[in-house]
Amino acid sequence: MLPNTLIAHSSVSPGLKTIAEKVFSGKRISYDDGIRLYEEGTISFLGVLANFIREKKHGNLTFFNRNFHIEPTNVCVFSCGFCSYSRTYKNREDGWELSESQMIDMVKSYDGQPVTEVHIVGGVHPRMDLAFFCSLLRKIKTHRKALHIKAFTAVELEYMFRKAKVSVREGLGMLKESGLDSLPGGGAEIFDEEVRSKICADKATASQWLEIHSTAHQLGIPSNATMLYGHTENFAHRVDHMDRLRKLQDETGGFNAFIPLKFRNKDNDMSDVKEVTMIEDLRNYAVSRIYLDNFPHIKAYWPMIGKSTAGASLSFGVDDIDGTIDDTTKIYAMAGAEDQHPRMSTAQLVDLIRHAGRKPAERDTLYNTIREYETMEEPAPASGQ
Ligand code: V47
Ligand code: SF4
Repeated sequence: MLPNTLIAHSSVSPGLKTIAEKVFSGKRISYDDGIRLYEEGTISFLGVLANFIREKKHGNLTFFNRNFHIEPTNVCVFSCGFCSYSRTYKNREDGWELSESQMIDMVKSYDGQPVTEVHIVGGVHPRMDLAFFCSLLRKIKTHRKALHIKAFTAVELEYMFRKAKVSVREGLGMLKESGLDSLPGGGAEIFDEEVRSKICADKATASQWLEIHSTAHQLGIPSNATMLYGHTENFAHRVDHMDRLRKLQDETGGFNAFIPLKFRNKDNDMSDVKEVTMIEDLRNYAVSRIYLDNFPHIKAYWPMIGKSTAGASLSFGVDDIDGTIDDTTKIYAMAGAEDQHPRMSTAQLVDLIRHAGRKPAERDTLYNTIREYETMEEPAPASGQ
């Protein structure tokens, strides 16, 4: 049965049917529609709509890439309530600070392996400044020119540029010249000023985050966007967050992927806040896919959400499950994600995607397809290949 016939025969409210008609005829939904979807949409209703859009954009393909993370430090001048990872500058006994040569050694340890991207993100350390990172990027590119460098959240950048007394445009220009290829989507959290003042009062504001991404896009640096959900925000805050991103994307077209990040509550100042259910995770992926009609990709970040939910999300609007992260990120393990050593070989990623009935496609950071895996029978390549 076609999705619109399916909805026509279901017992959903007239308001939801109108939204379904918009979606099936390729029209944009409004802010109020977004709220209604969160408030009234059942998981099955949202799944049908989100899957329709997902398959219209990408058919059966699900993208992944081969990347590794460098987290230069977990020492941070800020104090976000949800963060389990950071250590303050004064209290940094169990913090880490990698030197430039340690980070270059990490890059070298992937020599000969077909990774296409390094993702660099960490705490905001007062002594790791713009000059330090320009030098690091240059050395990475000198060693491996083709490795795509996706680095620094807008929060790290805002602090780096302020300390160096350069404008956003100048700072991004310097980093681009040193080898920066794209920006990750972190630091966005929830844009609403009131929620932000409660969960991450002292770091880059929503308008600073948006300005940095807007300027990056103008300079030809693409980026991603995240949303930290499932803590103290309400549905209106989530729709407002996506609305600000949708507007910026209309102007610049520079975003590749939207990545909803589920709040995890272990060992942080918000441990009393209960985590949301897997049903809410899937509903949230679906509303994101429906609302952000101008975002090419919706990503489920499996080290945070877990492998099972990541697999299920592929029927709820998600078309990308990030990369083969070789146990190189600590952010989620420290915040209570089930998988304390998030490692998946290419073969396991391919299996996960196939098991969900989708066709795996390895991509580079900019979503150029490197290889599609044609049939279920085709043997997946061995780990690390
Ligand atoms: O901004 C921190 C989040 C983000 C917690 O662009 C938490 O491809 C949940 O942005 N529970 C950093 N989330 C990571 C990030 C990212 C990850 C994967 C891919 C990409 C990409 C970007 O991690 C932070 C914050 O929102 N975070 N603590 C926590 N307790
Ligand atoms: Fe620092 Fe980022 Fe943690 Fe906030 S989320 S305390 S900015 S490392």
